[in-house]
Amino acid sequence: MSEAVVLLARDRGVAEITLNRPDKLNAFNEEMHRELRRCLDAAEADPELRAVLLTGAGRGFCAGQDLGDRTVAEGAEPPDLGHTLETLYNPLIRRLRRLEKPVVCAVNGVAAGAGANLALACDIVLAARSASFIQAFCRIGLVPDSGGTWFLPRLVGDARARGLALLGEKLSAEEAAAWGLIWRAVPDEALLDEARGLARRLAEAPTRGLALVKRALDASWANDLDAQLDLERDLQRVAGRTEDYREGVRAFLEKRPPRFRGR
Ligand code: LHQ
Repeated sequence: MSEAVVLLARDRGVAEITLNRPDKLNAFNEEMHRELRRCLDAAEADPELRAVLLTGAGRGFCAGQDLGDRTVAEGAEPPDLGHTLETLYNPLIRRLRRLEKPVVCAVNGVAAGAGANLALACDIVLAARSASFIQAFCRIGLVPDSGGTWFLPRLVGDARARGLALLGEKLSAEEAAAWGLIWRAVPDEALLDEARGLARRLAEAPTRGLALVKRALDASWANDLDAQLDLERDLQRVAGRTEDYREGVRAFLEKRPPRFRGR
């Protein structure tokens, strides 16, 4: 039997998901979308899994859409790429943003096209120093998708977003970190250990509180200060009723480390 195109491993509260089509630099075909959905279902449903780590097998992280799957034969009707986005990529990006658990991305190699924006949709992005990010879409006549035109200007500002999206040049991991596109670039050999350490730390954190933080930060882009203050009030009300908040305060007063349960 051939190996699954997406692998799921469970380790101390972390769902480690590995894109696994290394000979295609983990480019997406429909099977990979399906398998990734299945892994995210499992991570979402299991209360013992309190953080997700996403990475790629081999020398690439993800080269975006498998272009071999979307060729246009001479004289044939062009494919409806909008349908591909509507049914496969958009639900994936929405799901990662709305997932009520933190998602760490370990970008182990090149992240191109939808693969780059998949990484940007994660909560904390670490990249190996040898990794790179390419908004490859313009090289083949397409528009950055999977949230690219939303993430890029917000993360790096309009001038750099335009440069990246219109030129399609490779951005090194270190530049990406210096520009604020990602959290940190780390030595190649340290990437997985660092990412796993971070994911484990997040898996021991107050999961519900972190989910509310994600929600507040996402909402902030569309809100003015008044609306955001109202939202913070509402979310804090919810956070203040969690068991983890109670434990956090108790542990602080008792001068001991907290034991959060994610509830
Ligand atoms: C690939 C791919 C690939 C197939 C490497 N497909 N085989 C959404 C909705 C619907 C349709 C359209 O698109 C989208 C969103 C998108 O993601 S559009 C953007 C799609 N991605 C790209 O345009 C990137 C294409 N890849 C590249 O430009 C290069 O491969 C990069 C710069 C990522 C890496 O370059 P190298 O390190 O030189 O590796 P390579 O090019 O030699 O690739 C290694 C193998 O992987 C090679 O196969 P082979 O059999 O010759 O060894 C490539 O053909 C294959 N591969 N990306 N997207």
